[in-house]
Amino acid sequence: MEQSHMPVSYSFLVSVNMALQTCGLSVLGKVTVVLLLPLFAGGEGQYRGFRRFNRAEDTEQQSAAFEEQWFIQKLDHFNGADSREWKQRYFVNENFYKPGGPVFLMIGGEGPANPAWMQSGTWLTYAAKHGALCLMLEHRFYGKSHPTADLSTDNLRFLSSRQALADLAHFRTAIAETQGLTNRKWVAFGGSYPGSLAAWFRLKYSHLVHASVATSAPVHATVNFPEYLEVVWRSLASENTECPLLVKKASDTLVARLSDPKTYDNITKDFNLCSKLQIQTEADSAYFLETLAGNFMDVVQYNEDNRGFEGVTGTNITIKVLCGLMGDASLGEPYARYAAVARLMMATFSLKCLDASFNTYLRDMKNTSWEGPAAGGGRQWVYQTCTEFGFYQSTDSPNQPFTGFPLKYHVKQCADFYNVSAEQVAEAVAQTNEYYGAYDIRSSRIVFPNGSIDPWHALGITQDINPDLPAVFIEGTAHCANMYPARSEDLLQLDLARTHISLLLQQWLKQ
Ligand SMILES: *[C@@H]1O[C@H](CO)[C@@H](O)[C@H](O)[C@H]1NC(C)=O
Ligand SMILES: *[C@@H]1O[C@H](CO)[C@@H](O)[C@H](O)[C@H]1NC(C)=O
Ligand SMILES: *[C@@H]1O[C@H](CO)[C@@H](O)[C@H](O)[C@H]1NC(C)=O
Ligand SMILES: *[C@@H]1O[C@H](CO)[C@@H](O)[C@H](O)[C@H]1NC(C)=O
Ligand SMILES: CC(=O)N[C@H]1CO[C@H](CO)[C@@H](O)[C@@H]1O
Repeated sequence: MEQSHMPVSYSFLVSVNMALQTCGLSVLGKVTVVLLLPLFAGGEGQYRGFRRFNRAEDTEQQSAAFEEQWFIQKLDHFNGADSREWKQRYFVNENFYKPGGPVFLMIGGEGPANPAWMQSGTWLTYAAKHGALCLMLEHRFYGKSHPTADLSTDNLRFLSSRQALADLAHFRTAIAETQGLTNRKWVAFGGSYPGSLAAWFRLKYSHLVHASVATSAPVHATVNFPEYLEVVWRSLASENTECPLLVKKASDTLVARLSDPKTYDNITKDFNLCSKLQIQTEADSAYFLETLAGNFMDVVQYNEDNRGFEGVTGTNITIKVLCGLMGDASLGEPYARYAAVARLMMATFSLKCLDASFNTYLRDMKNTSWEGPAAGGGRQWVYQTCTEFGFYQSTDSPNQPFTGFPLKYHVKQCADFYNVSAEQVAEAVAQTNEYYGAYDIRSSRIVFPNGSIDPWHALGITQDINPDLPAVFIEGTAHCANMYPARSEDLLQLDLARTHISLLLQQWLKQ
């Protein structure tokens, strides 16, 4: 399996926002945008931890047409002696439903479930074709689905993909019973982390779900994920071979300057930092460097997709725009162009200044309140990376442009935020692969679309496992592109991929 390139992610806004979320289904993006603004503008920290997974905006204003509904769910599906319950949010769209039709279930991810998906998105095109009832279930611990009183580390024990799959199973069973849908064919959809959940739902609960569309799904958990930045290099180079070299040159200059505190006033000004740069620990410099690299990571992960329908800002900042700035000699040396990219991102996301302080980030990530600055998903998602997936986008590969945020910086956050040791992270990740099978997933009727410029594709299924577990590779697209509503400017291969998936669904719904 080609693991050196990868698919998706979020970006820089990261610094600004940080969500990983699922293709916009949920939070990250939102977090990024929505949260970001308040966070940043207020000089609050950001949590970028999860930003590179998905992004969606928190566009609650779009939700009016599809009212939120609530489902009574068990807190712990794996302990029959624990009868505690909580309310899980979901949405319904019956507009396409024809009696006897299938049920399509969109799986929420590491951010608020965005009701924009109830009115747009390729899955609805499929629903119209098949007369499907459409449901979307928010993931526990994200958005408004709060199983516990707060986000203490003790309570986060109940946050895991296994509990989330059991939520889906119970939701599917109970709704089917009350609505008379037990004998209908249920199809799961998801992108990014929820793409993995869609595949795993079919794998682990094959009696409950007939088929799955697992878009941009990282099914292989890994503590270190240096391939992510290798894909960023290749994706920038596909625009212009000089571009990643210029980014590397700029990043190297910045790293060299960080060793001389006399340069800090200039750096503070160049990058419009909210407070004077202070580097006391390795984490301080790592966080600052990662925040700036995040601009490129996010843009690559979401390049030219159509997530704007979710209300996301900044979709016109593309690889072409960033590489255009990096190639603009009139701005000065590459370092100055790198600073110009950072300022463009701040302007795009209406940030008055860049908060690049690790201490602020640490304080925000340790806040366990549902009103806390990282409760939009950052604290929860990073917990899942520490206890299930890893996915740390480190600078440990030589074949990528950035320096200064090695694996140990990421893993140490697990101890800092949740008292989870490096050994525990490694064990948890191995167990995740043992439990789900990673690249060796064995099931049927799951399709795995992936985009060539998405850094996440490196952890996905990119070749058919067998005719019943096909991959759909989309040259030139980013994270989750096939899920967004179609547009006239979409690449032909993206159109073809959507059609291919539609034909698979048609075939599978007859089985
Ligand atoms: C700060 O920037 C100014 C103007 O570009 C430059 O003249 C000066 O040498 C820089 N200071 C340091 C310490 O690099
Ligand atoms: C992106 O769009 C915004 C809002 O329409 C606009 O103000 C900005 O100049 C655009 N940026 C670029 C780089 O095209
Ligand atoms: C957590 O965040 C909330 C909301 O911003 C704030 O009111 C509270 O003081 C914070 N808690 C701590 C311990 O910082
Ligand atoms: C952290 O974990 C260790 C062992 O896993 C435990 O002994 C210790 O008490 C924990 N510390 C806190 C602050 O919870
Ligand atoms: C980038 C990448 O790994 N793409 C793969 C996606 O899936 C197709 C199969 O349809 C592979 O051929 C690609 O290599």
